[in-house]
Amino acid sequence: MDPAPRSVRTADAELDALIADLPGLPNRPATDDEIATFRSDGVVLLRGVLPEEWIEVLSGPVDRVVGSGEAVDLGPMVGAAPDTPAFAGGVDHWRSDAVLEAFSLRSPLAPLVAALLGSERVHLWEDSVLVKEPGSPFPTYFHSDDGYFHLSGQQVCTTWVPLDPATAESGMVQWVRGSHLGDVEYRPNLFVTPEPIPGTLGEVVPDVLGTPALAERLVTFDVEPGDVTVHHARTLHGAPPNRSDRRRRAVSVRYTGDDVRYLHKPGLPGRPGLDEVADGDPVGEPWCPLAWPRS
Ligand SMILES: O=C(O)CCC(=O)C(=O)O
Repeated sequence: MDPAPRSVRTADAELDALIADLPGLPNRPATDDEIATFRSDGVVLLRGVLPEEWIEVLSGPVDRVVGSGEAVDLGPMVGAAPDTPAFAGGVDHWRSDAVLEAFSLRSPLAPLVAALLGSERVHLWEDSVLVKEPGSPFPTYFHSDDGYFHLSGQQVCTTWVPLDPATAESGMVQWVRGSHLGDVEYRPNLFVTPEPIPGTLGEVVPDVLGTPALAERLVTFDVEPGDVTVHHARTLHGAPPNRSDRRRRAVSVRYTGDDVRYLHKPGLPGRPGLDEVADGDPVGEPWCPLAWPRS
C-alpha cells in the first residue's frame, strides 16, 4: 500500500506558520434554521461564515492551479476554440498545495459540515477549483455529485466557496430544491456537456431548465466572499455561463460523514487508494483524512 497518499510538497516553514494562524472555526455556527433548510431543501447558504483571512490566502493557490493547468480548461473537450474564455476545473489540489490542504482539513468548513450532516466525524473526499473566466460561454450542466463519488451513504455534501462576488450573470450555481430526497441515481457528465460519462450507471439527468416541475424549484443566491453554500451530494445543480466581465472563482470541498462507505462505481476515474479498499469499508484514513473533530 502506498504509505503517502498525500503528494510530496517542499517544506516551507513561513507558509506553515501562516497557515497555523488561520482561524479553524467559522465566524458563527450554523443556526438551527440553516441546518433545517439544508436537510429539507438539500442546499443552504451560510452568509458570512468564512473569516476573510481565508479568502486572502486562497486567491494565490487558485490562480496557481488554474495558471499551471492543474485545473484543466474544460472547453476544448467540447471543441471550443483556444481563445474561448475558460471554464477551468480540477480535483484533489489539496494533495499538492499546502494552503488548499489546510483549507480542506483545518478551516471552518469541516465543523460547519459536521453540524449540517449531523455527523460526529467528517472526512475529506476531495477539493475542486472551479473558475469561469469573464465571458466564459460554458454552462455547468446539471448533475448530482454522488454520481461522481465511489461512495454509498447519505451523509455526503459539497461546500462551494466563492472568491469573487457571484450572481446569475457571472455563473452562480443553481440547485433543484428537495431533489436530494428522491431515490434516482443520476449518471455523471463532464460539466460542459449533458452527455453522461460512458460506462456509468443510472438515469440521464433530465433537462432541468426545460422541465417546468424542476425549473420552478430552482434556488440560487447572490454571494460574496465569506459566504459558503453547502449542498447535499444528491441535490441536482448546475450553473449558467459567465456573462459578466468579472471572474467567477470558487473552491468546492466535498466531505463525508459517519454513514458513508466505499462503493466502486463503473465508468468513473479511479483515485488514490481506491484499489486498497472494498465496497462497504468505512471511509477514513489514510485515503480520506479526518477533518473533524480535530486533535
Ligand atoms: O462551479 C460550478 O459551476 C459547479 C459546481 C459544482 O457542481 C460543485 O461544486 O459540485
